[in-house]
Amino acid sequence: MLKVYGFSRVNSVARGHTRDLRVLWALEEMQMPFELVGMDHPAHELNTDAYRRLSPFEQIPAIDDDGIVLSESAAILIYLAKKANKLIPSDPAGEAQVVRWCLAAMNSVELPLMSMLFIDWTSDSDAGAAKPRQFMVGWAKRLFTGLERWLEGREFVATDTFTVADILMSHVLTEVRDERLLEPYGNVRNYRDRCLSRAAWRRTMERYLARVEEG
Ligand SMILES: N[C@@H](CCC(=O)N[C@@H](CS)C(=O)NCC(=O)O)C(=O)O
Repeated sequence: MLKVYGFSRVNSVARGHTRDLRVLWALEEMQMPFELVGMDHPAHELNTDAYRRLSPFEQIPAIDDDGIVLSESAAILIYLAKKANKLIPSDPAGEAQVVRWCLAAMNSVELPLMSMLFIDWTSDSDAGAAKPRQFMVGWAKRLFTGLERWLEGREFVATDTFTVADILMSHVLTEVRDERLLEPYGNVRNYRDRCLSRAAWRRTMERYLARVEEG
């Protein structure tokens, strides 16, 4: 049976934003059965030799699918999609587009958004944060401008239908904590909202919030 390692307890800032949600959303879309292993972050359940064998960086999510062990949300989603033959096209050209946009979400768009959060969390003063923050805002705007153009006339980011790339990209866009940043990018906002209005996402989030404790 597929085992998914997700949070059972996590700090209040991260609760509702954690990357296990990407895996849980994909599984809900695919209607694939799994066993959830809940991990308590404040109790250091990720910092054990046993868990490090699944996830070298001691992070969530990870999966163990009858001995196939993976960490990294994008790798997990691509693996599950190919296994289920859902949320990814089976032709090489379509699959390449999905991989391309999974990497764009993880490697390009997520980077400035997470950096902004890290700057805000770690800076001693507003003045100290101003310059690096401004740089990251500029970087994010450049990516949003490109994404805005790309999404013109498109419903989904990689292909004509919803794929795992849309789970990753729309979830990454939830890392925008100040909605004013997305104000000029109507296509990006509509795309994000279209993905997040899916019934599978709403069910995933409801169950997560009922289960995952704040700690
Ligand atoms: N690149 C990884 C990042 C995983 C990650 O940052 N996980 C966070 C939760 S969303 C985590 O486990 N943080 C706990 C820690 O680093 O101690 C992925 O996409 O799966």
